[in-house]
Amino acid sequence: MERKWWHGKTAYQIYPKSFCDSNGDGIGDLPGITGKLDYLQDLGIEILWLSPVYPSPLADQGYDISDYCGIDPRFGTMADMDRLLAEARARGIRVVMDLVVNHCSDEHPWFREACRDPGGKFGRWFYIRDHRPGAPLPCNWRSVFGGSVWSPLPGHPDKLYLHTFHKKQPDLNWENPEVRDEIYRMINWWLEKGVSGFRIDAIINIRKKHPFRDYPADRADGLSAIENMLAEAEGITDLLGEMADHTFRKYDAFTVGEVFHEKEADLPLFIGEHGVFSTMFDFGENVLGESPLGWYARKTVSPEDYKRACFRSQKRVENVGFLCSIIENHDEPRGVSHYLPEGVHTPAAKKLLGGLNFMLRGLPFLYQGQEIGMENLPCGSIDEVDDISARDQYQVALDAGLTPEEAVAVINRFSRDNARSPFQWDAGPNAGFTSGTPWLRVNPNYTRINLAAQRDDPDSVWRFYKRLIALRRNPVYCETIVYGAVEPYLEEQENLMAYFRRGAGQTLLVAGNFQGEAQDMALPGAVKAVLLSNLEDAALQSGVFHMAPWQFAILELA
Ligand code: TEU
Ligand code: CA
Repeated sequence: MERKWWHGKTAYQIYPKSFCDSNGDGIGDLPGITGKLDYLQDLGIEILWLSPVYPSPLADQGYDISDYCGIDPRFGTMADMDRLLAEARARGIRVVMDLVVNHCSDEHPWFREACRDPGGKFGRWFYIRDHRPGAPLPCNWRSVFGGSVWSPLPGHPDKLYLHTFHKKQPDLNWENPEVRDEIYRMINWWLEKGVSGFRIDAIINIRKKHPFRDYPADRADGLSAIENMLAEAEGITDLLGEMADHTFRKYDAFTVGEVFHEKEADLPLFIGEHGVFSTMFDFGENVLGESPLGWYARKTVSPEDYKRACFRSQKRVENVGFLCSIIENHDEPRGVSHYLPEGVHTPAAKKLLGGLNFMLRGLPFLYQGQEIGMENLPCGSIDEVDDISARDQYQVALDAGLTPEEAVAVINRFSRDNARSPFQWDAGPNAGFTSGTPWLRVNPNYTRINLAAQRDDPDSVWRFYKRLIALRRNPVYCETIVYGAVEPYLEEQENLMAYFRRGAGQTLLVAGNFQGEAQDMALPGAVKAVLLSNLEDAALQSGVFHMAPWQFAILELA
């Protein structure tokens, strides 16, 4: 396999609005990020992904872009961006932007122009259809944030436009070569500027199945999830290949695709040696328990489910390429709240989850706050919720007959606000995030869970992550950790998640006791060294590892 500059690194996602506010307006910003680069460098981070900072009405927190080549004044200026890029580079950190091109904002000049003259050039940049009031919709697809994908085109009661997400996010028509050319031009402009690549948003959605038609309804609303259409759309990799040829490949850029439910046959085309992306996220664990009915019908994830999903993903790509390992991101609940059993929020358990995920083969992406074990943000009522997806799912739950209390409980489990609360820097006012009023409330647990406290504590979750990252960079072990094969060990032993990482002449055994009771793990051979453990001692006696509750360790075998 060809070696790439990004293979051995550890990546970190920043949600700029909630990371660090430098000017007291309650909104995190670019100077705030620049001010924390020393922190990130010290942690061992070498790739930074910034969620969108482009001008935006923030209807979907920046995933609705009104100018692809600018910076939203709330996040700073282009000069701030240039400074961030330069300062990051000086610290050996590459910056990756968020590429959101399935849709733009309804406030983007392109869409404004399409509304002004739907028959003109920009009318063909979107999906616009004629519609007589009262007539059936062009098709019954449900938008990701609820309701039909079709909304009336502003100023034109006889026309509809398509949005697979919110109505303020009209889909761009990727079948139109003019649209594609303009997007490629914009991508190259950023690459010329010095960004090292992109995380590519909702990219599977750009290829629709034509002609548009109804799919079987999957809820009482008579609509059909967009995934049902996407499953039939063909030729996505042709489109992506063209994009890669015109942009990324010319710059050796790093790209990570946000891809859900990909087809098995497409994997090599996505992340193989000559794939269109460098890598893509492993969402195999994140989608566990999902239901087409909505969040209220989601099942909880057991340790066994988690283990099997991880191993399944590893198996799928072992001869193809690399995935990115995550336990959370800005769309997901906090990993420690989601994957650990209810009420189990001990530092040991958090380290176990982090360690098991981090040591898989692939590029580890930490999400801001994960390194200190940040937890879900509880809300008392729907009025406190910002996330448009959670607001929709609250209504879906009520429509399904849940009481408001039950619906709030559902939101508390899955709301995207969970991961979007401000970073907990210290125990001071607003957790040190802002001197003003934070745009989203700070998790009340910040006096207990914050970076300042964990930096001084040799046993903290933060210290543990720092050691994990250092181990990945350690020249003695990095070959095995980055490129070594993953081989499950004692896969059938319940609530034990263990796997070998096999390198040339070196074998590591990564093992976690994924439960609140002790259990024994038979050792496959002599242990040369304990490279990392989440508890003080690792009881290794005569061929057996007596694992304490939630014990995690990385062993080097003789
Ligand atoms: O998310 C895309 C997306 O497809 C998810 O909402 C997905 O449908 C769901 O998690 C499937 O389980 C991206 C961004 O990450 C998100 O923040 C944006 O809201 C969305 O695109 C629209 O740009
Ligand atoms: Ca600010």
